[in-house]
Amino acid sequence: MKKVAILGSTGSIGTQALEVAEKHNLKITALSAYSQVEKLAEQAKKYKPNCVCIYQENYADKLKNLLSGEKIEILTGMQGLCQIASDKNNDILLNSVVGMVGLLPTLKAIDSGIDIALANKETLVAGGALVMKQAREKNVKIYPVDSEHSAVFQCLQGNENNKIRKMILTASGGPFFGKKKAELVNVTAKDALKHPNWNMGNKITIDSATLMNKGLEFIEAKWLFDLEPDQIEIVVHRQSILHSAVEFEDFAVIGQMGVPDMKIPIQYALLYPERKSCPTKPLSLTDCGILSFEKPDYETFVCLSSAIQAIKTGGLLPAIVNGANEEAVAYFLRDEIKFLQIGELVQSAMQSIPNGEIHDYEDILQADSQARAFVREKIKNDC
Ligand code: MN3
Repeated sequence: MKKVAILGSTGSIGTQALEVAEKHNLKITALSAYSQVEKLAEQAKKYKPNCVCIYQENYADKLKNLLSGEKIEILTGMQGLCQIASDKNNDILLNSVVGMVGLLPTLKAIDSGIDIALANKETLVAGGALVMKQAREKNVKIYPVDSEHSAVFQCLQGNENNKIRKMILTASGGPFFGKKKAELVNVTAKDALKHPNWNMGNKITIDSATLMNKGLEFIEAKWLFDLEPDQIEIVVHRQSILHSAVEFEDFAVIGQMGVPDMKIPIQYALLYPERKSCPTKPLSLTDCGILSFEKPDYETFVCLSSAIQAIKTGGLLPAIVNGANEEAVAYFLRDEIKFLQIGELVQSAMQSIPNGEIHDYEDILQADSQARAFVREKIKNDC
């Protein structure tokens, strides 16, 4: 029985991963949540992991109460995440926490030689150079969970020795596709969070609205598949049926299609290389109708152009962009800044914070906190 530890189990990826794990009898060894203590306790009672971790330590007592009587070790904070990530008894770690918090656990898992199903974008955006180098040294496999990168990974099966000429990274375009800056001045967090969802997935939903999400995925793609930025083309595809594609030297393009359901890429990462029935529905192309492909609007969605510029320049700049964005999105979610300010803050952080080389984790962490501090200061001074 494959042993899986899940960081970020109460989030959207985490809950869908549990559904996949249940269907295929995978053994869940560990679960973690940021602050959703009740949901975490519920999952723990159902899946009986060896340990659970609540990131926000002030919820630890509540978690202990909720799980009294269960034989489950209770961990907290970054230390807890890292303990789970380094546990050599696991076959695979699913890292689906949101934000920079995910980077250190990824590095710990690599250090322990544990393969990773990676859904945490910031891991590769901020720390790509370091993460990929260490993964190669330790011969650790990183299986992409994000649908676009999973698509490319699937297209490459059987093509390990063939050079990629170009990667076609598809983007849904987000809720504001087709709009210009003037129309976006007064959009609120509520508009951007168009799905009346749970209280989660907010960060990524805003990133989808600004297209920063695609910018982050662009950077991830560069690291995962060892590409030059010029080899990656972003194509807006509103229907989200083609999840991305690869063009080879002979101009043959191989793409991966399916219904837009994250359970397919999650399952591929967890069961690789096996393909089994997935708890979703099959794709009917005739029901899809017309599939469209368009160029993104880089002038309106400056987060996208900033992220691409950052990885072209390299060094710490992607970490600066990521940190500034995370901080700005948090302000936007509290209705404390306007939508277009997210991109403006990212751009000024890029221009103001000195770039440098990445030598170790500390460098990344420092660039990240500099970017966040810059955003906080700028908002304070501009008000
Ligand atoms: Mn994606």
